[in-house]
Amino acid sequence: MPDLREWLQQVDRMGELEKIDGVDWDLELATIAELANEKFAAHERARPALLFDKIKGYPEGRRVAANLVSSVGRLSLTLGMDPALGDFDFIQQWRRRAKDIKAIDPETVKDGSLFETAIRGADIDLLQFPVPRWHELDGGRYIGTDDLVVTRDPDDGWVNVGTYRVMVYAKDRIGLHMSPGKHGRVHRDKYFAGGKPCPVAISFGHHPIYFLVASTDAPYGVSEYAYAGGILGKPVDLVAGPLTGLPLPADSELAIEGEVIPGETTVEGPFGEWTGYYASSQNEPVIRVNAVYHRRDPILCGFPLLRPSSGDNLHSCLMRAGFLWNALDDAGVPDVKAVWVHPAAGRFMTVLAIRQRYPGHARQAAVIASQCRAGAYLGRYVVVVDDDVDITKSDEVIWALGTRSDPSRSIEIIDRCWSGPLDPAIPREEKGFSSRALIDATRPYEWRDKFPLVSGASAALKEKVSKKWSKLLDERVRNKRP
Ligand SMILES: Cc1cc2nc3c(=O)[nH]c(=O)nc-3n(C[C@H](O)[C@H](O)[C@H](O)COP(=O)(O)O)c2cc1C
Ligand SMILES: [Mn+2]
Repeated sequence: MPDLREWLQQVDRMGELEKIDGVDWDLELATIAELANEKFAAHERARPALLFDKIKGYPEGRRVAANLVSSVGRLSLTLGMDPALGDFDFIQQWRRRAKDIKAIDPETVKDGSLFETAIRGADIDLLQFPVPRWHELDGGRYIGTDDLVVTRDPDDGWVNVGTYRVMVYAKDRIGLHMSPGKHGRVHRDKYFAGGKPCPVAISFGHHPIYFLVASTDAPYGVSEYAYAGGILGKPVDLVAGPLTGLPLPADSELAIEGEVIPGETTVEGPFGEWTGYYASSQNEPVIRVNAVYHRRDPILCGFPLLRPSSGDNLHSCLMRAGFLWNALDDAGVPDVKAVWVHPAAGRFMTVLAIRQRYPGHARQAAVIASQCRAGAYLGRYVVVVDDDVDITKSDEVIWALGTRSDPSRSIEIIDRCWSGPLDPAIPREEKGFSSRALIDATRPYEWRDKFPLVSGASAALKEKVSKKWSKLLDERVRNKRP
């Protein structure tokens, strides 16, 4: 399997890598990452991955890579798929592949490039690496945004890998935010319930396949490392952390081992979150860092965490749409024709297109999409439309919503669902639960055949007329002023 450096070379050959020298780690790096996403829409191939070097105050070679999987081409490359796929084709192919993923246990190798440098005890200083400050109101510098937090279940020993943000408190003290229900949080709480510290290993730079599996929805009890192996069709190579025994990618760029201490807490955050707000900041247990390992000239991976409409969340929207679609299939919901996690709202809005087969079909689909593993956490709206609507176009969805739903008949509310500290619409003291609205914007099943017909020229008529009048229409387009 290629390492991060080879992956970056591949991206460079695709023309999608921008190398930038001389930025400041303090906001400037992050703002370039934000502007790069703003200037190029999520679907444009020109949207680059970024590799920063010669960062202010740091020696050459200590690099930061960001925006790694913010294009469908790079996402496909990482998952071993065709980089030329469009968004919707990506979802279709991904969901078919995701169905057949059989976890392949990782291989543990004796040594890895991660151990080229090992630092213990008083020499540890995480700010020897160019840790960015990402957002103006952040409570500190965040070394972990595109990271792998590795924990082991103290009862049955399975290893979880999750992407959870990590703030630097001091040179050997860091803070970790894991929302309730997240697998790493369940592990930590089990250690704490027994009055024990929770051993943890964290990688901060690695091939993006690891980030994709750690930040999406592998089931509880399944190690994301085995899941990554399943996607790649071969085991990933890991090394065991000498202090904790916890596995890390053998070619990780930079990693730590440490322990989360029960009872020792510090304020974590605020931090600009994927919702587009600073919503969660609270006391979190402190991690004592006992060892740091890195390759020569390590590359720290970063994810800028911008509001969803930036398209920053492209990978999670496209992958989640595939997972949701499969969950609907597994639950026996027939004739789902498309699933779209709306990039402007991220997890907060899922749209389904179905061909209605029986009364209640639309509600069934909506309830399952809102509560299955891929859709349950921090959801808000599920909208179901008929399959004549192109749900990848928000204008079409809004048209269907506006014209085929009637609020008192079409909207179902479910209370007390899985939310969390990041929910910006829930007051601090009430965080934990939130409600869901299931919106059925299909033609009502019982009189769907009498529903007013859709107007506008048919595709065949448009084709016929535009052929005959192509000269006129093309000239207008050519003469269009910018
Ligand atoms: C860039 C990025 C940052 C994230 N940060 C956090 C975080 O700080 N805390 C958290 O609980 N989840 C965070 N998540 C979401 C989790 O990574 C995601 O829910 C994942 O499935 C968690 O792993 P788990 O299912 O093994 O718990 C983040 C996701 C991304 C893409
Ligand atoms: Mn997990």
